[in-house]
Amino acid sequence: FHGRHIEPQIYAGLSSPDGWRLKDYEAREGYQALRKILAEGITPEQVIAEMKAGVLRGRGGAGFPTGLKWSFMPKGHPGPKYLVCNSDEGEPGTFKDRDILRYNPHIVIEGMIIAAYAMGIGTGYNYIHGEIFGAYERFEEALEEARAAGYLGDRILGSGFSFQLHAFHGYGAYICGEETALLESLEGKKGQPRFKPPFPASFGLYGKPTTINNTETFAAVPWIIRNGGQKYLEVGKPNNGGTKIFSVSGDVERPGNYEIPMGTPFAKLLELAGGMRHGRKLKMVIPGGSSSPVIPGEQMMTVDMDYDSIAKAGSMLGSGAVIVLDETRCAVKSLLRLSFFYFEESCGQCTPCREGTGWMWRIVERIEHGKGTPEDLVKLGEVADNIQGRTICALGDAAAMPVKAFLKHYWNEFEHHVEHRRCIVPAYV
Ligand code: L3W
Ligand code: SF4
Repeated sequence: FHGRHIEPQIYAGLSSPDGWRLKDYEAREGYQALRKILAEGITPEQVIAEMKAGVLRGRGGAGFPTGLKWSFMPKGHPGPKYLVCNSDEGEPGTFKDRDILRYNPHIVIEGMIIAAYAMGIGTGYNYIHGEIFGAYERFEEALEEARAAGYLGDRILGSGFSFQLHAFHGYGAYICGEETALLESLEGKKGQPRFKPPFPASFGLYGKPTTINNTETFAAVPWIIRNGGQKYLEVGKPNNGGTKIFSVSGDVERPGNYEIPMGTPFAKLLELAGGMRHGRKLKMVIPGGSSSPVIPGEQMMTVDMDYDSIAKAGSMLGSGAVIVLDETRCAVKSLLRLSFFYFEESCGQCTPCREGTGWMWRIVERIEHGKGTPEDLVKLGEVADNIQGRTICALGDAAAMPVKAFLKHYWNEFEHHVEHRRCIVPAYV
């Protein structure tokens, strides 16, 4: 934990029920970053340079460096360019973006205005997941406040810079969180992923250059501009700047969102979440949302919570959804739940994903219910291998990776289910 106490950057000062309102946000240095840029004449290039120095890595799952992404946008483009916030939070285990929108919407608005300034963009949209309620209405209200105060709209704060921002309530499909499916959905079409490349920076919304970042990513921007990229980087770990919000769920005493510096040991995060529920033993952790490979508990207790450390441990930090499972959890049943999710959420566009996700789910269901065969065990791994790397979007990989990781670490449990037609884990008491 670097022996330091670090104040939260996104959740800072959010104790009052009115914390989401403009006047409360302004009391927490809100819109100071935007004012600083406009008053001091900081150029778009300088803003992007600060973002690069801070190494803010995309908080939606891929961890792509934000400053680099912003620099991909074509300069001097004659037609429209768009900015999109991906608030289509749907990854099982993830529940951070909805809370940012409910309790601190202006921090996202300010981050988006600064991003638009840096990339010379005139119009933006925030795509909010259709099955999350309250967040869209709250964001709309915050937009009204920002417009009325002159932070948003034509000639922002009397400058020559204008930016129009709108909220969009999505459709509640997991696949609409994939950036190109989101764009299709925003255009009013069926939300199905496009081939990449071309990336949205060259062919995005309505075919125009577009930058898409996650809600938490935009929320980190004002702090970086107020305090400088170098300071942001120092809060975290090399190549992993700043704080990160972790959604901790499962068998812990206090599930919830925790904002901590990048690189904080998992053991410390577990302690913050109140430790294991009922004092039970930690069995396994899914460290970055359902798509990220499971890590056995013992190993996880030695791992730090940042992109590079989790990757070294064989998984992904993803969106920061930490699912903690104790000794009473069966690996087969846990995988069954995940496999059903991907089967149900596949958009059906490519054969390996459409057919493979259902195939994997049916095999795991047979094994779970004592009807699996030794051939099923082999076939399950083979189907996963044949999906990975052969699909249009990351959902195929996301469905295959958990299967491979559960088989790798808990093969004995799968084998026990097949041989003895029941679970190795003692009954839950
Ligand atoms: C221009 C290039 N742009 C990359 C851009 C690209 C995108 C970003 C990252 O996956 C992950 C996935 C899920 N020129 C570029 C370029 N870009 N190269 O950079 O791109 P990519 O393709 O690495 O990732 P992605 O498709 O955005 C996202 C994982 O996240 N995931 C899902 C989480 C779901 C949520 C949620 O519900 N909130 O977060 C969880 O782990 O598996 O690996 O913008 O355009 N040369
Ligand atoms: Fe659709 Fe799955 Fe193909 Fe992604 S991988 S485009 S979700 S069928």
